[in-house]
Amino acid sequence: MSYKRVLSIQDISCFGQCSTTVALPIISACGVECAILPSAVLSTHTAGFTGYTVRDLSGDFPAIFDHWKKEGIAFDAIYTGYLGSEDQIDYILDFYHSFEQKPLLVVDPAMGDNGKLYPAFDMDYVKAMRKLCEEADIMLPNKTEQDFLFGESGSEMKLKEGASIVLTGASRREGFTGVEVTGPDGVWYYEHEKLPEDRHGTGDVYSSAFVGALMNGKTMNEAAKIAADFTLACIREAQGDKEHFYGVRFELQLPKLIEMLK
Ligand code: PXL
Repeated sequence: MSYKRVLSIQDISCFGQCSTTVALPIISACGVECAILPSAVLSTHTAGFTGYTVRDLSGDFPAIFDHWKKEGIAFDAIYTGYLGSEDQIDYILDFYHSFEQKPLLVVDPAMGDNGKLYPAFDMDYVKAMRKLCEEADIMLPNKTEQDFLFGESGSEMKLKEGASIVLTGASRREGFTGVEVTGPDGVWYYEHEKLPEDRHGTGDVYSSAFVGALMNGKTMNEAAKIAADFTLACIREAQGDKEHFYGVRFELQLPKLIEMLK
């Protein structure tokens, strides 16, 4: 297996175990080089904290991309998560289009959960996110994000030929949830137990493990299952841990992830 390089583009929530602070360790644990581009720097993530600071780094994107282009830096995959602005989506698309040999584009729309958009986002952002999803090889929405992207005015969204959707939190019966992979070969479903207490940041844990597994040569369905089992183990470990309301102790489960990749 050749050594792979992923570019993760999402925020740094300095405290809170989500986005870059989970993507970097998880993808690295998978034996994959992980370059990062922080979309914004926040003191904490925006779910369950108040008064957090936000520094949007959109303005830095063009110069960073220009530098990388001059250096001829290439990636096997670009994985996007929580972004800081609509402008960033245009910058990312320009950068992606600049490659003759296109990296795999994996888009986690990371803009909402439990039926609502995160505080920073509105319908203009949803519209911009549709543009990015239309170029994606793989998108990883949760139910809320899927509804915002495909619902009402999004019904005309056209995915790239051969693109796949990995839908997380796809429950088909009480007490269980799962992952639904829809791609050129049809629909594949993996069901697992739904634990009573959910945790923030698990979408990012899932997407990062999925990208790491995919870069290890796993098929889409295998990667979807490995990421689900890993995320479930992280959530199980967090059950009843009220002090750790903001995320999961994913670090403790990394050996399990590495084992599953063997
Ligand atoms: O996990 C998604 C996420 C990432 N980054 C920030 C967030 C959230 C969800 O609320 O607030 C800053």
